[in-house]
Amino acid sequence: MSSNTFGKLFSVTTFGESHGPAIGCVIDGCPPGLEIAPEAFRHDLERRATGKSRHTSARREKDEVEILSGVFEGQTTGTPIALLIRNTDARSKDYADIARQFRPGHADYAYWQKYGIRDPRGGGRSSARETTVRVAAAVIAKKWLAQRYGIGIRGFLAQLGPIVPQGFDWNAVEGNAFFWPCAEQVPELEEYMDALRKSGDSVGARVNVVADNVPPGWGGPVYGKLDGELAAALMSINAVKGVEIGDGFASVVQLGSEHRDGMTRDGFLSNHAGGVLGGISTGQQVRASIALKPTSSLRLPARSLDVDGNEIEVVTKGRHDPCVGIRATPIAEAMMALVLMDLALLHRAQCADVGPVRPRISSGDGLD
Ligand code: EPS
Repeated sequence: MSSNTFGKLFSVTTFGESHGPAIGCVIDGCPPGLEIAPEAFRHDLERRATGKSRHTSARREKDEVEILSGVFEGQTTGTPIALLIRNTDARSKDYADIARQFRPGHADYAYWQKYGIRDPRGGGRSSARETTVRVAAAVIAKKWLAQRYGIGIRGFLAQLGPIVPQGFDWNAVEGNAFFWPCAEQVPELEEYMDALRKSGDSVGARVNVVADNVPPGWGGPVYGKLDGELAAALMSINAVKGVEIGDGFASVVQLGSEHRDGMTRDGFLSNHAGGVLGGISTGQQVRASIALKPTSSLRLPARSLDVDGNEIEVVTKGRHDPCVGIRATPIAEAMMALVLMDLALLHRAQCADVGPVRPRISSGDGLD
């Protein structure tokens, strides 16, 4: 009940701080017999890591995953899987000056109010460093979902500050440091980020994430809705301030005749719902979008208080992300995977004897 565990049947408990000796997680409820090698984690952890381009924090972590339990001879055993990642490049002296100060817009004030004590080094537990182990846990979920159902989960950066994609190609996304779907715009993004970094400021972003081949029927009404679980999962990512499912807030100005997704023998005619109706998957592509705020660790001075209540001017030193959204795509994918994995197991537990139910409408994705 201390909010460090996510999921019911596929549950992930994470632990660790940004500048502690290690971060890690315990995954309980993973089905047995899934092949998983330590190298399996590398790809997604590298996609999420800092220090890969000048546009993210310069901290360089090895992010080597040690599997401590739950895997025997390369296969999951059904028992808890413990993963450990050692922190190897923390530079705690960067935080000495702000150890007793609050950064406006940062979690450190709220943590202080809650616990009366905090680990200020690298943001402690509130650091985006914690997302590393979510991504590691989701490698297992992604693999199981892909093998069992052919589910593919992928995301992209859908807006960086004021810049929106001028074209869309999934093949472009993994080819640049931004997860941007329009290769021609990458120089524009680089120029924007270089100027931003020079100015000492930060900016927000939007990340979209989709899951293909999710079977219909996943998600439990009314308090375990797929969209509800997704919203909670995505909102739990550091810096996320908004979550949309399907058309999300654009639905406000739509008419019902526009928003509804027509159904034909050949498939759905559109996907405004984002693959979820009544909190249950429809078999269409599951679509979510998140808004990430601009990060608060800035070298630009700001008015604030110290822990004794004195008015101060706070300045943050160190290696920070001017746009944390740039690294958020694999994290959003991870949270989507953890939700779907949990709901898959829950659906199997209750409804394995149901169906197949007719008619089954094909997703029709790509039609809208
Ligand atoms: C972070 C601040 C920086 C980032 C860190 C997230 O930490 P530090 O000051 O220790 O370099 O580098 O990100 C990671 C280390 C990571 O692996 O994501 C923050 O305040 O959230």
